[in-house]
Amino acid sequence: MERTLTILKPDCVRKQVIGAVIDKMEKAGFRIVAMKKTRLTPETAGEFYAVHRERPFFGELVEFMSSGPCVPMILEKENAVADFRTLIGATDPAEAADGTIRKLFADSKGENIVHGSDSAENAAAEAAFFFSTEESVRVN
Ligand code: FUP
Repeated sequence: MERTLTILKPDCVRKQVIGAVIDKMEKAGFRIVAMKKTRLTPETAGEFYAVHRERPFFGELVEFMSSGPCVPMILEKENAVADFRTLIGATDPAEAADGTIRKLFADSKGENIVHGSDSAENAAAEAAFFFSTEESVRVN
C-alpha cells in the first residue's frame, strides 16, 4: 500500500464539485485516510509550493491557492502516487486525457482542480504539512 496527498483546490470548492471529484477517486480504488477543509494563507501556500518559488507563475499560484478554502486529503492505494497522477491527468486540462479529473472539471493550467504528489517521498512530507499522526491513522 502507498499513500499520496491531494488537495481539492479552491476552484473545486467554489464549483461545488467536491463530491463528484471524490466519487471519481473512490471509484478508482483510492481509500480516504484523512480529509479536512482548511484555508491556506499566502505564506502557507508559498511554503507548500516552495519548490516553485523561482517560477514565473509562483505569485499567481500562491494567490489562487489562498483565494478560498481547500480540502487536503491523504489517499491510500497500491501504486497510489502514479495511479493518482494518471487519474487526474496532465497539469494543463487542455492536454489532459479524456476521462481524467482535470479534463472533466478544470478550466486552466493555473486553476486545475486538484493537486497530486509527484513521489512517495513528497507525499509523506505533504501529508505531514496538513495532518498530524493521529489524523493519518488508517480506518480499515
Ligand atoms: P502538477 O504536478 O501537475 O500539479 O504540476 P506542477 O507541480 O508542475 O505545478 C504545480 C502547480 O503550479 C499547478 F498545479 C498549477 C501551477 N502551474 C501554473 O500555474 N503554470 C504552469 O505553467 C505550471 C504550473
